[in-house]
Amino acid sequence: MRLGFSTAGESHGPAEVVLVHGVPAGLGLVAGDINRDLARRQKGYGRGGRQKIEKDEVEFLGGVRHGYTLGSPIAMLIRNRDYANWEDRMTPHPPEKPAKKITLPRPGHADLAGMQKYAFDDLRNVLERSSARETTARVAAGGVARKLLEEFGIAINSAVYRIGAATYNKERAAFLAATADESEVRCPDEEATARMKAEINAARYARDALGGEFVVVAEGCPPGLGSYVDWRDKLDAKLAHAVMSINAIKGVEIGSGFEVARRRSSEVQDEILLEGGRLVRSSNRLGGLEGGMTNGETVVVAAAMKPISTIAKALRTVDLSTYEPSRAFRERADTSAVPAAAVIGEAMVAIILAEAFLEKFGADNMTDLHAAYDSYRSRLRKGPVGSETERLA
Ligand code: EPS
Repeated sequence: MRLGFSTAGESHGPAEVVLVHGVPAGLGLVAGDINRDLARRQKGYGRGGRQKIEKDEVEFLGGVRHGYTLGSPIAMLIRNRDYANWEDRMTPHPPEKPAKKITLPRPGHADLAGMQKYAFDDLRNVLERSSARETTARVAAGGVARKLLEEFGIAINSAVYRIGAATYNKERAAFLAATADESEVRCPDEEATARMKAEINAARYARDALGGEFVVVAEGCPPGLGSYVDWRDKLDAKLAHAVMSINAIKGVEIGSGFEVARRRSSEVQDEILLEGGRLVRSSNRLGGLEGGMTNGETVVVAAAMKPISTIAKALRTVDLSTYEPSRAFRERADTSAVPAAAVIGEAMVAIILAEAFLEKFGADNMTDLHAAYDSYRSRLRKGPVGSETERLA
């Protein structure tokens, strides 16, 4: 079965759940592999009170035995500690007394269209699932994909290069992404980190929220993941879909992104050069993707996140129980979650790359997967484009 995953769970319900299918047997996997990324997702200057309550940790319910995957679906559960405070409002059982309905949809959230679509008269039924809490389950799935990719020397990192008006150089952020964990806002520069934190403080003071931009980089991908032969297999399109699906993302760029539209072709393409018998590129403006395939360069995907729509400075709305003008529902929220979104971006990129990797080298166990990968490497080494492959050796 193709690699894929599904999540279930409401933000203040008992747990977040994820089922990952299509993972080969024999991949070493322990809770620590997943918990590391779950903890990274919880960090970030500008988070609200919820992260003080939660301590996300995975429980394996299926698919893993004695530290190795079995090839069967991997079921993982992350408990919501906050459920203890919400049980009366979130119990799956018919409640003893009806919960108060929320009827003041927040502009920018899924609230209004969600109520219209699913015929709800209480927007809690929408916000619980549309909440970014769900992304903890995605990060768990991404942790499995990351572990698989690491076996083949593929490393995924991320960095933040904008929070509100505070910016850092995007290319430099991508280059230094491996060190971004050291920054409270995932920006690999002390001075820019301080400016971003000041920006968050100002927004919090103004009872507002901020978006930003982040970049995800995947180093060590072999050429030829994805394909040009069918629109469904184009890897850049799959990456865009996956990253755009993260809550509050409004734009995705590959490589230099929208900048390519402003430049001449000779300033955009990455020229092919020979260096000591190896095929190398003069630059990586196209973000490691040409014709919907990886080209062996670092894969670079960036995204723009809009500000969180739950803000203390409540915006205008209409009370759906009375049809009177009103102010939007307010709930505890983050001032900025851009650093967390970058970690979620890593997870989504990992899943898409692992899916493409398994599609190319497809095997149901790690031994055969290594054999298929090694055979591809040696074919490239011998073939007409052989010199390219020294990098993969
Ligand atoms: C969120 C609202 C906040 C965030 C939440 C996403 O939750 P609460 O309403 O419980 O304060 O903290 O994010 C998470 C819980 C998380 O783990 O990322 C929202 O409305 O999207």
